[in-house]
Amino acid sequence: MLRKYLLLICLVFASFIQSKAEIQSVGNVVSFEKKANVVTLQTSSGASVQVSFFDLETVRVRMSKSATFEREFSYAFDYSVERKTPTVKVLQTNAEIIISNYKNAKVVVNKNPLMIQIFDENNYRVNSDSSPMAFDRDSGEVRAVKSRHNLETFYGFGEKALPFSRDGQYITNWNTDAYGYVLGTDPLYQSIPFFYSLFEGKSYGIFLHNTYRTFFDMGKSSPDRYSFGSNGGELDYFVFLGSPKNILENYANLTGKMPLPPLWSIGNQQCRFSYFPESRVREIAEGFRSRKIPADAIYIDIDYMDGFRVFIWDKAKFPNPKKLNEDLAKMGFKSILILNPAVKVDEKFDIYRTAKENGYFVKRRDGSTFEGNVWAGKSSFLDFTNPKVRDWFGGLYRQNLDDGISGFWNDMNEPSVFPVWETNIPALANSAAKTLPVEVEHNGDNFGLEKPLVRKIYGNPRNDKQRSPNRPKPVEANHARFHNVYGMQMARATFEGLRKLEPDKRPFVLSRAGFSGIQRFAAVWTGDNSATWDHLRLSIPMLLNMSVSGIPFIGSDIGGYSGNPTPELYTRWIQSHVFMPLFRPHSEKDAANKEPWEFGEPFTSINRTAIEMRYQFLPYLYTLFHEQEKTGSPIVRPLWFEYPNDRRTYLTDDEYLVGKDILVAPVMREGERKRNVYFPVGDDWRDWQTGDIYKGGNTFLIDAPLEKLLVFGRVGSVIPTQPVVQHTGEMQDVEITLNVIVGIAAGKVEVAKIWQDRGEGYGYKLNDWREISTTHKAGSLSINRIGDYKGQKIKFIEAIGVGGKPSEMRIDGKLVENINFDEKLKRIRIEINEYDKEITLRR
Ligand code: MIG
Repeated sequence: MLRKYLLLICLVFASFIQSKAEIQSVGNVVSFEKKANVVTLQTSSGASVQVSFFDLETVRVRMSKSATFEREFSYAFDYSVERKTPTVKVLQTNAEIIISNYKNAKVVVNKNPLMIQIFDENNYRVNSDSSPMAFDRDSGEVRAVKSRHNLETFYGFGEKALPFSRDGQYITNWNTDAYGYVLGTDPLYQSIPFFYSLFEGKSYGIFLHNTYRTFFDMGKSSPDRYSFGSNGGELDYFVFLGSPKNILENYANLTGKMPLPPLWSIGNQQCRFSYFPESRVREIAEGFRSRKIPADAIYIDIDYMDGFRVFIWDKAKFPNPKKLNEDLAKMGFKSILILNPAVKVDEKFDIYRTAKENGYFVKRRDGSTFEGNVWAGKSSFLDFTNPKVRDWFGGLYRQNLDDGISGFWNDMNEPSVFPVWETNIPALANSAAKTLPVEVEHNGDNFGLEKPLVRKIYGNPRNDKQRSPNRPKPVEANHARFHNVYGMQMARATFEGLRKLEPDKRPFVLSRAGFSGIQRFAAVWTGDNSATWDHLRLSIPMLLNMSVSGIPFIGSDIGGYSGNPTPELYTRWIQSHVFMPLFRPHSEKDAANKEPWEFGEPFTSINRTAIEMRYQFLPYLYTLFHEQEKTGSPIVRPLWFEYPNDRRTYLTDDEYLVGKDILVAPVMREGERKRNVYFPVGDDWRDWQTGDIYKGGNTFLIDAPLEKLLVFGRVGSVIPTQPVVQHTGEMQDVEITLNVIVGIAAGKVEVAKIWQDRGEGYGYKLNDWREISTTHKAGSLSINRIGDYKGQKIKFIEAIGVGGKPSEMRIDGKLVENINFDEKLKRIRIEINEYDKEITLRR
């Protein structure tokens, strides 16, 4: 026994010792050629470099350690988007090769040594190498080193428990089950090697397209440069030009957008580890309805399983899942079931046998199936990089759908392997041994075989003619290469399986692990946080950085996963997440009950009010989800994303925007009853409840008693809300209020949109939708409706922040008799008819 541990500890240490081999510079350019708008340069080191424009605002640089490149294959790219490499012009001088597109953005390659500078169409130097790219053929390392301005700040990198702005930090990407993480723990569950640079209002983004363990030294070793690279594969990175919005749009165009989820999934989702037996599930659902706290979904965590056999119900705890789900459905509840990637080694277990017989598990080099310890004890791990495994696994959800399960949760998919067989040794809890060994083998989508590699999602395999069959095969299809995409491929198997099984429904999938592109398949959450104020404060910068990293459907475990929150902490957490895309209170097995009514009054009422508020804003949130699917724009946004020219937004990590019209400033300190709120330069804001105005460019100390979440509407915007409903199934029966935030400047025009569809299915891709757009100018609001879908009607107009009752209001020319004016709340309210078009107002 002891020997086993010693061996393990040695292995762990061995993996920390860096290979001593010298890292080598890419050297000088010896020749180059342009082919199909890609410029390939051969160098004196024997390495080669490719430069191209991926689109007009995106430069792609690749470096291979040899004279040839791997055939292009990517789990990150969204292959459903048709692309063409833009035309480039190549010019050569003695010292340089200049590659430009027709908009005049250009890459200047210095020849001796090979160094790269990138200029935007205004000839502004966006980014430049500070030393040549480098590589090490023995260790596999590849690396780029870039110059950094003193004040250049960085954001992004997805899920990181690190300070909001990433400058001066060292970052590693290696998906890790990080139970008990705190500020500074790195890496966590997901790997998104994509970041933004912001400097004096100028911005660019870089995506390192490499699935190995990647590292980023963002000015930590030296403030005037930063570097990034990986310990295997090619150096392959994209540089996105333009504003933060542009950058994200192009990144989302490359790695994909999140498909519109079912409406119910943006309601309140109640979770804990675990609700069982089924009577407890019923009791929880009943608990929400009897207390009139809105909710849409309830989770069924791992204790439903029979001996932790994935997919298999323990009939003693859940004798009749179908009946349970039917009853839940009658109450307006959906259920969400958890699944793990490891399968219990058990010859009597069908799923195990089938997988074993078909070779669906990851194998060691000697061909034996890998076995590791997880919840079910000795288990093997499905190889989700095998398209056959994904198809088969996706099909297993049939039974669950028949049982009436609506959503699916993919957990432990880093994948997590408990470090040792017999027990969990704390010292090893964060060791490299927490996952599969790097040498286990994967299929990698038939990597290296001359078969169609990429399937169009839900369609037939795409004909892959344009890929050259003469390119060399990649050397390794092992876990070192595919570790970081393992979880994402499990989520993909789930998503694509559900799409096939129920073509008329939108899947809801929640995944813990992810890589760039995970948004095409799943929502994600920030893993096992703790019930502390520190964790609450950390959740906002974490989620905002994830959101701008192309992952829109996100939330943290409300209330904290491990430990027990004080009533106040729980309430503030609920409030802070009212506008988060994913709203999910959760709790660890040993922790006390954390349902929103568990803390007594006044907390129950305050928690109810907060959750009600989320439901009131669902028409606005849902519209943002839809907008995201079209353009990739994030649902929640850091202030700098909308106001990159306002440097004071760069460090604002405790407020966030929802779309561009709502600003939220949650209280995240114990005992705090007022807080400072910074309003960005360029817009003014009104307190949603009081109508008080706050001028942009200033910080105000604002009262925030326990029962109040500070929410502000942008002056000029028009924001839809609805009355409280108990679940999204009731939305059809209620009508919409348009909230006009008063004070628009003369001459200014604000256009806003509301998206309406059935909230389920794909009719909205045809003609089953309606878009209501509003045009707001000083003194007038016009409403325009397009589309056939009979969605929620607009019933009321409310103006927030009104000084006095207007002398006159008209609807389509007709005088309004009934103007309801609330002096205290500074609001007026009028009722309109479904097809009224133009509302005018005179002071
Ligand atoms: O080893 O399924 O992060 O949300 O409740 C723990 C039980 C496994 C970890 C997840 C957590 C979930 C728990 N899971």
